[in-house]
Amino acid sequence: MSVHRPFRRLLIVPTLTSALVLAACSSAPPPKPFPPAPPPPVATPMAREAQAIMSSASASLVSGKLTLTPIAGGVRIAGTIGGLPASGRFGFHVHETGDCSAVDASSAGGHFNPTHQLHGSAKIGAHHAGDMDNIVADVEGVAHIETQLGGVLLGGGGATDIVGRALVVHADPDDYATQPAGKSGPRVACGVIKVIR
Ligand SMILES: [Cu+2]
Repeated sequence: MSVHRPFRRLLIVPTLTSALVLAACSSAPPPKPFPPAPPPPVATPMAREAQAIMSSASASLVSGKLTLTPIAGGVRIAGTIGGLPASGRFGFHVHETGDCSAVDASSAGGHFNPTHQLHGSAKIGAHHAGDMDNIVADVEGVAHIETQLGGVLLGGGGATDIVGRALVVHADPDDYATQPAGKSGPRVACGVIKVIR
């Protein structure tokens, strides 16, 4: 009797396995291979403060420093730009590429425009996300900037994140109408928006 027991066990095991395989096959169609996963979004932390050191471009004498902080619905940009022609008005935008290395700052690319709008006034109708009001220099050629840019974020890595992009000051005022950049002339200062905390 005892001789037969091992054979019984050997027979039971394959029988159970076959039953499970058959049950799995009959209850559902064969599983389809998963589609390739989309690349994960490159999320970055939200910044509490960022800075743009504005260096001269196009052989200007314009430079300065701007501080960026998140506010409800946008980003506050404040600071001082000096070396401007006295009492002038000058185009001022966020540009899409955080690269100010070209002598004319053309490396900063066009206006930051993630929503594919026409250029315009930040206050009226359609405009680029990076469009802002002209900055105004005092009699000593210094612009004291205190502005709010709506509809953008400081950090996060999303489409409207302005970290790693560039702030640009132009030689002429932005007319808020001419495409694609408001006829604001050469780029006289450029600074990359960098998180400091
Ligand atoms: Cu610009």
